[in-house]
Amino acid sequence: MGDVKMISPEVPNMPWQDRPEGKLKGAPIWRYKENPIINRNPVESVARIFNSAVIPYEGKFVGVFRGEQRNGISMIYFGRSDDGIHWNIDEEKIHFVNEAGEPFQPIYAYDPRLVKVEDTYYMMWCQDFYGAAIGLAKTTDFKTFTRIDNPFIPFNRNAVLFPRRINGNYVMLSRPSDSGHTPFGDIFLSESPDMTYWGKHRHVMSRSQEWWESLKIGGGAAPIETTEGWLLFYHGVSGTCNGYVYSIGGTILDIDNPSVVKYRCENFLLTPEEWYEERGFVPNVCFPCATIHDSATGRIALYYGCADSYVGLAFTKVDEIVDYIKSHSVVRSDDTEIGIR
Ligand code: BMA
Repeated sequence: MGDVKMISPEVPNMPWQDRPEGKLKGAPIWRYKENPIINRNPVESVARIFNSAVIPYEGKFVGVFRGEQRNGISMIYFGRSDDGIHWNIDEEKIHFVNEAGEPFQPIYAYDPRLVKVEDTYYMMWCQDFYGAAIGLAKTTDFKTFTRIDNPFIPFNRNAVLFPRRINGNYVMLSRPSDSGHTPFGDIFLSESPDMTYWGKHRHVMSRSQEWWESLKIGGGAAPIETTEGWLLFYHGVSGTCNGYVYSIGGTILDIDNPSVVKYRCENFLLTPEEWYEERGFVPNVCFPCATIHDSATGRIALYYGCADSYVGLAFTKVDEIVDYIKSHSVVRSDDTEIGIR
């Protein structure tokens, strides 16, 4: 392993496949050969699972999955896996309760992220709140999922929590949006002392002049703490004459001031190329939502939604990806400022 280290637990049983020989020379991320790992019609009530988040739990893995029901409405489903690759998804969607223990179900719920902070697992997703907004829940046992107040007013999506408090506060990335397909969008962050009251809003980074992310960007997987800063995989979108194309980008944020971008890769890290990324309900979508990573080996497994139809898995190593981002880094003035105006 090289010089860059992840500051996170060891996960020796995480899924892994070595970089394929002879192919993808110089590419910083390589796909799992048996992709997609979740195919269509995974359970009786669900037509497609994609844009989903997973996390190590009790020596194995659990996940929250965006399941498009047969009526076309997305809800979040819980699943378990021994190896992080083969998943058993519950037939029934997650039923949330409010803080009084009463049922409290969103009208729809999609694009979940799952982040552990201290002893609690937090889920954030997009849902209706008189418009597209961010929903939030917590659990400690993956049996009871307690909805807590929506952190922000509409319109907003792509919420991603940092895995630890920074300067004493919880920190969440989000991407203000509209209620439709949002032809714009930059990443912001907000802080909270208690996961209820959010403020100290900062701009983190803008869509860029690079064509693959020139329309909008949005947070992806929970940032990974490294000795170089917070490693963030995010999505970048370009608008073509045949619709949006979603690629995966990489950036490194300052460890104490994560509204400051230290390095930002001008190249995409992964873009739709395989049949399951190019062909599906919405073609040309690679949408990262989670990583599983092992600090002992530097290995990172990246989970991403494919064409709004499948879940894909890809791999990289922390030193290689950080090196790639640094050696292809272009940061602009509004990426490097503290982000207050
Ligand atoms: C975005 C989100 C994602 C989806 C993408 C492509 O606006 O809704 O869930 O993957 O569009 O359809």
